Amino acid sequence: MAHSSQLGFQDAASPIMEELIYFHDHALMAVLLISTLVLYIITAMMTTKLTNTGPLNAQEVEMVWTLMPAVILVIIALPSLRILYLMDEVNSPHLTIKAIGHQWYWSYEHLDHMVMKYNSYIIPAKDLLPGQFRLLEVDTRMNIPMESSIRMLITSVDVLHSWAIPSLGIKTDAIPGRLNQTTFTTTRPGVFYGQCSEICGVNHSFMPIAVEASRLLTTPDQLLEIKIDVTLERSDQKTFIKIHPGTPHEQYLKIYEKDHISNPLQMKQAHQ
Ligand SMILES: [Cu+2]
Repeated sequence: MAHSSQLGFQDAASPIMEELIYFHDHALMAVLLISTLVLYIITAMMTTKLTNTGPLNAQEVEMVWTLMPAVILVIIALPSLRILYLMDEVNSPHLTIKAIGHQWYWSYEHLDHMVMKYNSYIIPAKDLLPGQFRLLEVDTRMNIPMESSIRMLITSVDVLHSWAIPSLGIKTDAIPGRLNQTTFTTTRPGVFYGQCSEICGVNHSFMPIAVEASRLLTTPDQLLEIKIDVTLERSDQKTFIKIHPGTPHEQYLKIYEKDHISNPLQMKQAHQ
């Protein structure tokens, strides 16, 4: 996450963000070279009396200073396009999660195996526990397995919102009546914070996003020890997990892991 007086990006937690940081440095290098040259020419012109009325034809130099900017633009544009298409790529994701923007909170729906729905509200500053981050921590984090391809479907039910996590390199608008798709893969376990990035009303600043990436449990023995404090509800042949308000976060995580353990196929995919 970001820290005070930070100048650069947050540490990348996904391959796409790594690419974006490389591209940022690459573009900045071009900017630096151009500004140095321009600054040098300005200084040279201001400090010398270099007036030359002689040459009326200078085809060679004109050719060079016309083509050079074009070449520089191509050098910047090509890697930019490459990342643009990489970000758009969806390769058979392991999980699909729907994020829905509301005024002013996010709700999530896990759409594989069994449908699991929950809301994710900010924790008010007065209720924060030591170690929790003000304006960033939520009551229910979105839990995902690390190193797995996750497809996010992002929409809104009221106004425009934007689901953004800087360290994962994601910023996708949540638009009512439209389902936007994006994918990401975390390279490490951890909690990644983001905020709504579309001015959406008075509490725009108070609808943070917290994604927790964790390692999946690997042995079924561990699974047997897990006791879950949730209600299973059936409707239309789909099982809903209703998480009681105040269910400790660790417990929720275990539900998630259990969901995956019970699907050997999914486990196999996740570890490939
Ligand atoms: Cu919003």
